[in-house]
Amino acid sequence: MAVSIQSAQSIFSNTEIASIVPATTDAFYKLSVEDQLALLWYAYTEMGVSITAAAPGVASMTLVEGVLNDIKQMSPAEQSKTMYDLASNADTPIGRIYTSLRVNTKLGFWYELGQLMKQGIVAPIPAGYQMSPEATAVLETIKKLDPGQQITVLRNTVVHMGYDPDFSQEYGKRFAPRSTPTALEERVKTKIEGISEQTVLSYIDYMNAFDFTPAVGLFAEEGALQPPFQKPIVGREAILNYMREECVGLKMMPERGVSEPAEDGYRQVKVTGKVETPWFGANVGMNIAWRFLLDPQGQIFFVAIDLLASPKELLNLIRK
Ligand code: EQ3
Repeated sequence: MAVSIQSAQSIFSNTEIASIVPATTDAFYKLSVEDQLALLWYAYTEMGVSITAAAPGVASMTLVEGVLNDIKQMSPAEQSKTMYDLASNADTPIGRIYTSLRVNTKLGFWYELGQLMKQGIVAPIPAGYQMSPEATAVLETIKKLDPGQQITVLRNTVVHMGYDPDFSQEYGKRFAPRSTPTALEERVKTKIEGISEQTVLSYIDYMNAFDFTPAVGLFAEEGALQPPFQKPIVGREAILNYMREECVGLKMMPERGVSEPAEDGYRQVKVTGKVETPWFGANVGMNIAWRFLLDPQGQIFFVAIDLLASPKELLNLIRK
């Protein structure tokens, strides 16, 4: 059978991913919008890990300062309505601005709103609001997730708010601004126990330096990157846009891996380790696997990034 992106998706198929995350996200979307907003508030305030003060710096907040100022001027009822409209994907001017923002800016926007809610400048969730039993059950599930899984649920819900007229999730069609890579002298070379493939080591080094153009140069022309719980993003241009949009500020800390020949001269490599986001820093290390399929020229034909079901999966390097 010829190697294809579809066949590549099943390399190291015994990797246990945190499927509780998409299941919880689906349950969340079945709730009423009021319940969704209240649940996020309780989850956010009770999660036990807080956003690091430095993080909003990655969010280019100048783009939303105007919107935040407008919201501050509104009456409490209008403020609540604005949040309701965002969460229910209503077609409003703020909903359209929100959709055009980068992921980090969307997170920064809600972070600021959360601060303003705490300070009483933006309408809080009404005191004594009673969530439905379904919402309470989703919140209890979220509380039991490990911190890396909790912040993934939180992030997913925020990313899908706002109004998108064409629901275009295609990164190839969206413009994402460049970021400044880390200076050469400040970069650190990655070592991964069990791995000597230069392509894999360079991938991590470039990603940690936010140097996305050479990172994408490691991919085959029609290579693919599959983020956690998503479909593969195919082709260098689309991957580059995705990286510019989603990967600024991430810290990748691979620990160990295995590498073995695959069919037709390809090579499959699995690496496990931690990833930190700028939002939670070292407080939350997400347990991650990278499953690479390298083509005979050593280029990345496919890489899947998985959020692992539990820390013990970090040691699951069985060759399958
Ligand atoms: C105000 C409040 C609380 C209540 C209101 O009612 C509603 C809302 C929405 C509220 C506010 C919520 C807030 C402030 C939420 C903030 C959430 C944040 C900051 C979440 C951040 C999460 C970040 C995550 C999960 C990042 C994960 C990144 C990963 C796994 C990266 C993986 C990758 C690797 C390793 C690669 O090699 C390639 C790229 C890729 C990105 C896939």
